[in-house]
Amino acid sequence: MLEIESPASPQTIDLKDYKIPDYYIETVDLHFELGEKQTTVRSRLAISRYSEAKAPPLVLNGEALELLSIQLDGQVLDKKDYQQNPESLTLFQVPERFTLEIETRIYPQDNTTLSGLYTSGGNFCTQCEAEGFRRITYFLDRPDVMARYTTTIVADKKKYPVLLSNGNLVAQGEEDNGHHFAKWQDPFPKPSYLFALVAGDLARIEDEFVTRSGRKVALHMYVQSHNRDKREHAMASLKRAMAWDEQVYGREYDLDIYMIVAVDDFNMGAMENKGLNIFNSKYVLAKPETATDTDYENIEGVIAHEYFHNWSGNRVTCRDWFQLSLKEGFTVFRDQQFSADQGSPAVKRIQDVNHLRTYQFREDAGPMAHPVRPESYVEVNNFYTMTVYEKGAEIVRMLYHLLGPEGFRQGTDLYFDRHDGQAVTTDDFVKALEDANALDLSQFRRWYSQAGTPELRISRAYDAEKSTYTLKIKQTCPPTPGQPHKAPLHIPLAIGLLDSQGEDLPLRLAGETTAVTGTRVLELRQEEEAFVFHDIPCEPAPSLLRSFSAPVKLYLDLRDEERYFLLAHDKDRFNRWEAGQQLAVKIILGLVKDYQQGKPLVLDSAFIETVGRILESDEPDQAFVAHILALPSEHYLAEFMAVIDPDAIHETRCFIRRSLAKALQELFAATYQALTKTGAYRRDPKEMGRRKLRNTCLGYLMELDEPDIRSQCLQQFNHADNMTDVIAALSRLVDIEGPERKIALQTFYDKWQEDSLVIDKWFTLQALSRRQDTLARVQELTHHPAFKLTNPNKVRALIGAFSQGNPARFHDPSGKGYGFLGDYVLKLDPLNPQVAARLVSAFNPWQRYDQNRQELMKAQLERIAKTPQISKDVYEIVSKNLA
Ligand code: B3K
Ligand code: ZN
Repeated sequence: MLEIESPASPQTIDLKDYKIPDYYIETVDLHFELGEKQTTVRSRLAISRYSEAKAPPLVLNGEALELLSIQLDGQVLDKKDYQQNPESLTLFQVPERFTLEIETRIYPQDNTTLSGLYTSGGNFCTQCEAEGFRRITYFLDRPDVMARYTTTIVADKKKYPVLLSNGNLVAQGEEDNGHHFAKWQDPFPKPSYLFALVAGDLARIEDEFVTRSGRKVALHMYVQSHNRDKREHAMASLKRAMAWDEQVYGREYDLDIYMIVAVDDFNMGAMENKGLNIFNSKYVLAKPETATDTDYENIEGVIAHEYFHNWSGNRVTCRDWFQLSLKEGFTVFRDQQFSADQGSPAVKRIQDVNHLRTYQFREDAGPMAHPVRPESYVEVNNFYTMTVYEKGAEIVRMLYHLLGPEGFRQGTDLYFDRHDGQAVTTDDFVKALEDANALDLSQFRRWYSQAGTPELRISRAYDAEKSTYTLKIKQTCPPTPGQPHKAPLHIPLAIGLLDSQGEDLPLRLAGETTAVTGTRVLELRQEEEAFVFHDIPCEPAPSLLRSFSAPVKLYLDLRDEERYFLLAHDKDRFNRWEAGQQLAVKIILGLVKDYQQGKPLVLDSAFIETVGRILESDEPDQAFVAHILALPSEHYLAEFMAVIDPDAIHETRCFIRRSLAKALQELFAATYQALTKTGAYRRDPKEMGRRKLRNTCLGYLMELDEPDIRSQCLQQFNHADNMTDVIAALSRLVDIEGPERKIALQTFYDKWQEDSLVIDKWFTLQALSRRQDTLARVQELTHHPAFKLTNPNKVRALIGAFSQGNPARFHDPSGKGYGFLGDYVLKLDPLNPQVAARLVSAFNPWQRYDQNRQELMKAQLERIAKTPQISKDVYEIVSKNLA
């Protein structure tokens, strides 16, 4: 057994130190002998020097490797020719071109980090992004070293009938002693992070896609055989994504085979390895009985995301990890567009913005704030963040708004064309868009380098005599770690002005001859500027930042009646929803103050009436209605408080839900009844919307905690033919004191105990319960036989859900929740530092809370920081928190 190496002293990597590699690797020949106890890896690398410096040493990355032998051009190297340390192998003298053969031994069965080669459910699989390949063999493990790979896998045929790697299968056969082999060749040069290998006993499902140029692509999906019946949706999503990328971006798939493998133990959602995607089974497996509508949507989104990476990521890749958003921001934008096209664009935008404003804005305002193109990192895996992904996608979306669909497409065509087969930067991306459109995006580039959420303060003035309407806009951006001063950004602000009938007024700016009807995009560039609109016949209602055209905070002193008006009439459906959210935020924050001052809480009757009207409306997009009826989350509300008071937010929000339920009980009940399903289960946008709205009604009704409603809820739980309705009912039952809770939880467990993904839901619902005893229950569940600390899905389902999704209970003023999290960060860190670092991030906003909570959270951070042998993943988060 290999000794666990001592952690290297955490070093910061800086963007400004980037240097092109001294050596390149042209071809890689890998030979794996997979074994139950150990695996040997032989690699043959064709290396050539690039550097102009005389002959710099060759420094290969390597971690947790046992070096068995090295040969240079066929000569066995002597110990004095190289130096080995826990993270690298240095060859002092090498010729200009040479072949290096290295043999290493690794122990995938003991690899709990789930980075490199490891086993999951008895099968072998890999995860190499960002720096996992160096845990397989010594290599120049950096994305700008792109090579052609050939991979031979040898393993016991009975235990591992399926042997997969990137590219095309070029040979296979039997060996003696019951082993067999497969040889794969990938014609496309790729960085090591896209390497993949899978070996195991898996069921294959086949399909086919014919590309627009008429090439046939075999689609193979591998799952454990008991999951055979859950793969249809993923396969159908893949085919839709392939067709969509051809239509919308002109991108065709390039290999003859596309494989997806589902594994249960995975650090994140999925991985876009060339031709061989490896997925967390959560984002592949679905059937109506086990997966909710949200699961279905997530699967479709992640399948598409990984597929889209084939161009935005694989064919054109990142020069270094500071450029991560080059592929992630762009690919998230692409998957968001795709999903919007599959259903309701407004609902998709609402979901994405909700997510961004709740989690990315919070990140941007905390100790981990960093630009979309970070300047430095200690552990790159900590930079797969909301900022790099989601804010990165918003940057691409803004470019889309600025260039328009056609200009944007011309830009991406040029980008793919110009950089195919290269490892490039975010700047290269912007440059291609700029060149294709003859446009100056120099100020826009600041979005990549400047952290923090910009704030727009807008005032308006109507001049009836001159029929002009003026918007004065001031932009600022708060200081973030290392960036005290900010420069103004180039911001697309989509707007409309509504007349008293709710119609969009034609908009003509000073100096223009013709007016534009409908939404128009203002381009902000100055710290302060004014836009004057002419021929405005009456004071309009301003609908600003339509469809959230930029990731900013908007401050505009709208009157309540204006918000009610926009909620009812805005042509921009996102802004209709937003007007409702703003009203709710304002009302809740007002009541939070009352709560803090011990005043009785009273809910505004205009708000109640409006909710009633929305319930009665004949809006056909029922998912949209459900989103309007949903109050802002506790996390989002917290963003508006100088000192976050999780109890006040929780109690107030519950009070409002209860008050609405009381006042509108009949209406909620009638809507619930009216939306009862007719006919068989279907999963289309209409049916999904119906379920969502109906379950929203059930949720409100359950606030009343009446026996009749409880039994109605239990009835839905017992008789629903799909997981969406089951979970909707169970998520309400877990909050209550009555006997229904226990019965339902037990029934659910008994029914689904064999289905690991469904049991994750069972853990999560209990972790999210409002009940006072939730922490005790969560602690108890960590000892449940179905809970495994080595399985990231389980950790996220229980500990992640509790600490990141249940603010009222996690932030218990006793600090018990914090102590629990601290314990588990320390337990998990030696096993899986990446997931431990995600867990500890729940403390990031600690300075936003009251003195007592701050001290308690800080004590946990200090305790973790003081622990010897802590990983650099956790170290980086904790030290930035304490800085
Ligand atoms: N590129 C991977 C994420 C890798 C995370 C490494 N810690 C999945 C994705 O974004 O598509
Ligand atoms: Zn991605």
